[in-house]
Amino acid sequence: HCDENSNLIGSSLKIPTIKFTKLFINGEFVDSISGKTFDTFDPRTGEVIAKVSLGDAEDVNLAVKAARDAFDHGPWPRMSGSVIDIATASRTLRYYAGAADKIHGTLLKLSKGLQGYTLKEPIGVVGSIIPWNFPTAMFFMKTAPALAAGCTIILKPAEQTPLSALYYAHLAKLAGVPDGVLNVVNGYGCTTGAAITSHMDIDKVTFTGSTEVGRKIMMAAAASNLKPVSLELGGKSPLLIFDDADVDQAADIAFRGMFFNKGEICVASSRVFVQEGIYEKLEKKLVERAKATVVGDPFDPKVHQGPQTDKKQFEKILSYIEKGKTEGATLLVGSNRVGQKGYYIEPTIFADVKDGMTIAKEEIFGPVMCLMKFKTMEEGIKRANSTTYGLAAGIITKNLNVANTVLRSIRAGVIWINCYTVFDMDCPYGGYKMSGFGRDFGLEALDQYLQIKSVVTPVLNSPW
Ligand code: TXE
Repeated sequence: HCDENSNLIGSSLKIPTIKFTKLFINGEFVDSISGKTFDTFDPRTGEVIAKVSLGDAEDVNLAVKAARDAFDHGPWPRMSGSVIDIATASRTLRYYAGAADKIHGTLLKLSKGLQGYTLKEPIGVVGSIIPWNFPTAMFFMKTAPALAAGCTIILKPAEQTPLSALYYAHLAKLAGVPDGVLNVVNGYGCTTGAAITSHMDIDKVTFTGSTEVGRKIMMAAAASNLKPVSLELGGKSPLLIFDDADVDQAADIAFRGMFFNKGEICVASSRVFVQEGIYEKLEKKLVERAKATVVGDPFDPKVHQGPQTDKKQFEKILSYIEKGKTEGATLLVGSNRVGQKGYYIEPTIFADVKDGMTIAKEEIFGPVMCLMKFKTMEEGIKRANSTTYGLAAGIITKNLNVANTVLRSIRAGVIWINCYTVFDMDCPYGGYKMSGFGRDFGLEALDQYLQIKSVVTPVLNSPW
């Protein structure tokens, strides 16, 4: 994202120069029909970085027309899969580029006189709505498997992070992705997003974001053309640390599990359950880690934790911290804003958190950890499961029997044992319960973008 005009900061990090701010439709960067733009902000300062073209329903219509045309008449869905060579491939692109020529159905063992097989066909035009916490990873996580499956795409980035997707669209064009196959329409959720979810000519919607919006998306899909949806929503993920854990390792895993990306990650280990025998030592280590954390400008290589994404998130997090205090949790460390401008918050840890407290139940999506003490494995499992979410969970123990029992008892889509927040392209990723359904990553993600067609025919002229 950087070029020779970028400003050099610190020893090696550069502030990228912004090249693309228009919509990307049918292989071209274009102004929105209304000509309107919206501001995008620098969370380090709260100042405007750029004005970005603001798409709405009419622009979505244009993008759908391009994607529909590219799907119905263009080469993309009919290409063999093995000819795709994307020069700028990231790991995700390489993984799905490798899968593109291995999508096939199965031979069916039908009753006497019949033979059959399934074909896997691309689902069609995909609407992809993504959030702001990992704009790059999300872009590739959603587009790579859809492209590999032979689909065409309209992607709406989050309004907080509209720029990087435009740059990747530019790279896709350079790499030879045909016009209309990949379109980027920036805009707000309630207009541009809603135009996608309710569109009659979009065949599938994939979404990552809040549970509240996930619900709206499902309703819009149902009320329009019954397009299937897959939803990757929020979480309140438990990490269970047992007495036999190594204290330093456990503190390291718990700390990084919660504070990675300043807590703006859906799998954050926001509920840390610690068995009573190790509790005091662990609490001390976590507080030490929080105090040693350098909060500041993310372009400074010495900084560990940068600003929250925007004012709305910043205020939401601070209000949860206040709630934690008023509901009676013990504040161990943190809770304050850092500096006078930008959206910086100290890593914050609450102890004596009860399962019913708001901070233990609701996703905060910021650097706020809830510490809880438990006695037995059974109690730990029960309390870990006492959430409406089911995205991820972690277990730290050397006891294989404990790990096996807990991992099978917890209702969550990914379980990390003696590690946390470890992602791999080959590992399917998604939620149970109100954390959504459908899987990103892994070969399973391809299924979100495929239809199954069954083909049946008599063997010779035998009667069926
Ligand atoms: O999310 P939204 P917000 C959680 C996290 C965070 C909270 C609110 O707890 O604090 O959600 O964040 C688009 N139809 N997560 O308000 O609104 C929107 O434009 C169609 C967890 O930013 O869900 C954006 O592109 N689209 C999460 C996307 O939805 C709509 C990551 C996400 O925004 C729409 C982000 C509508 N009616 C937030 N309304 C995770 N699972 O990682 C909004 N959008």
